Amino acid sequence: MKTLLPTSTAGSLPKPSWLAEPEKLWSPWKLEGEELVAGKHDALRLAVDDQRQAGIDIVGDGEQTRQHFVTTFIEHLSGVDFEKRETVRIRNRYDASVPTVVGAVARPKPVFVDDARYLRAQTDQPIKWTLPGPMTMIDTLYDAHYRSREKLAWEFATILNQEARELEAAGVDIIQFDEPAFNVFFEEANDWGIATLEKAAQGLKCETAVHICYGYGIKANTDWKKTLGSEWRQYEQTFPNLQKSKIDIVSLECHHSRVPLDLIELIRGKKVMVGAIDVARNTIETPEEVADTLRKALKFVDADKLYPSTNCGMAPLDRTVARGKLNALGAGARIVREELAG
Ligand code: MET
Repeated sequence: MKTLLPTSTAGSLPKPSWLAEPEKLWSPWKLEGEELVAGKHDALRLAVDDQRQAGIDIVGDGEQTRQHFVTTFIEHLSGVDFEKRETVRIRNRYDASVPTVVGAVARPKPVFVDDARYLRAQTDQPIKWTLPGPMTMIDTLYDAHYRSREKLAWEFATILNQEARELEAAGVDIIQFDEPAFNVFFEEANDWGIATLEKAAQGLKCETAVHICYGYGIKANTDWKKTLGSEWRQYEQTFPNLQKSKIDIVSLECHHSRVPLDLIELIRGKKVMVGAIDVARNTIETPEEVADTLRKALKFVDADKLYPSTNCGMAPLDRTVARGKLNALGAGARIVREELAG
């Protein structure tokens, strides 16, 4: 990356209210058929434009073509029955009605590859595409077939790798796997979670990232965070093995979180997407606040490896608020870039 401190988001941006109900996760679409296809693409272009106006360097699709960062991918796979739903506790934290794995899972056709091509056609900037990670996928399902979290994760890793290779061929520069489950199931993450993630990324020539956070700004997550005490040391559990992994970039939550920033030392050598935007509150950060978080992170990550970002996705936020936060991210990074240059 030529630009110093290249900015990007964790992925999702709010959708326009004509496309889906605002400020809601798993928000149902308001259009159907051909109109829905065209509407998703229009929304993607608006998301690109918001990022352009904010001076975001690595552009994403704002996840405008998916309802949810995990569910939509799974919807395209065979072996999963969406009519057969079970309520399970996800991320060990909140109950959600999820589909059931009823047979061998497979990807009959590409999921996001056309959308990624569409994004590629909108901009000459580097583009990043997000996919769920294997471990977060199995945690958002009821498995009545494999009856083994690990077995199912390996199956998903194979499927994700097929998708990732095609995304790379479509011109994606960075493929990011979302693994918030790594911040909850440490033992599994170290036993096979990181290994399945590497399998998902196997053979890719483009850059790869893993996003690990404390979740969207929804009540279940803010309530959980209240129970985590004064220091959030979850990253300490997985960073040593991630440091040894082949993944290029680690995306983490920093701003307003109780994560001790010196934990970033544990992934020395990796590029770090530093979350400098809090997605759990509506107050828009000032550029100076963003700059301050970046300056603090610079003690633990070399400037050429620091990628300013958001703590998590902004899908459930008000659209004006999200736009304000994007602008603050762009402006905050510019402040620190000038300091480093000067
Ligand atoms: N890529 C996802 C997003 O930005 C990450 C979600 S992790 C809870 O919405």
